[in-house]
Amino acid sequence: KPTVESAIMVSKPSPVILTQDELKKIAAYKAVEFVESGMVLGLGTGSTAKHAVDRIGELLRLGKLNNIVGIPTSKMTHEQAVSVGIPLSDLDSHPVVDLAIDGADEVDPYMNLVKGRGGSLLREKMIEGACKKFVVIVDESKLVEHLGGSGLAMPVEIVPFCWKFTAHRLQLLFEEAGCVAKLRTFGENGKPFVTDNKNYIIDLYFKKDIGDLNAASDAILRHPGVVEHGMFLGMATTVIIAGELGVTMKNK
Ligand code: ABF
Repeated sequence: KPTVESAIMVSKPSPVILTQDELKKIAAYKAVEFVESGMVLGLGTGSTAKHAVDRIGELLRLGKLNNIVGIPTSKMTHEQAVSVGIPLSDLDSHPVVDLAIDGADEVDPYMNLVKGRGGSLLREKMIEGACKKFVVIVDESKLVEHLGGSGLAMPVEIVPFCWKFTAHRLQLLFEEAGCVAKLRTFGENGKPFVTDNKNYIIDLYFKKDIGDLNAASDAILRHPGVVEHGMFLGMATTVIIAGELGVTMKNK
């Protein structure tokens, strides 16, 4: 298990009650303080990471940062980064990424994460896995004791071919944890949600603790229809948490 060596308060509580979006923005801006000119940056996806991408674009326009190359973790972030003027590349051209900044759906006390409720977990895992530093930005609502214990989805990206078979196998795998596997859909007609990589997502819901996370990860990845899952174990190097009591930073 990775150990968290430090958890320091880096800013004081605000005198006014902040919205969840304001907390996300505070965490994002704090993370952008790690960005230096000349860096190759992994650009995250989601409503928290969006603030970081906006801020990087702003600092580029102000001339406070230069020579930045961004690698977006989704088509949506690609479009946003283009719109704010961040020069972009990919892992083929830049296989080593200096720093990635991204949100998460759950963060446990060991800085393990659930990601992918926004649907872009595969590109996120490829890019954030290639990073020297991975800074996770969350508001305090994302903190959990055990991953998958919040009753919310643990996403798994799978190939569309015989998705029911794969979903059934995944559900059986976690039968003891009371797992229910559901195809992610959208719209009134329940069309399958299709990822940037043209795959489907199966959301796993657990009634009980799934136990050893590394064992769960290995078991999921052993299924041939599975492309990747949303547990990011031991990958985060820093977690920045914005809450009513201020901003806290944890480092690995
Ligand atoms: C992405 O955005 C995800 O992996 C995660 O699903 C999500 C977090 O979203 P938000 O910041 O909008 O809460 O990084």
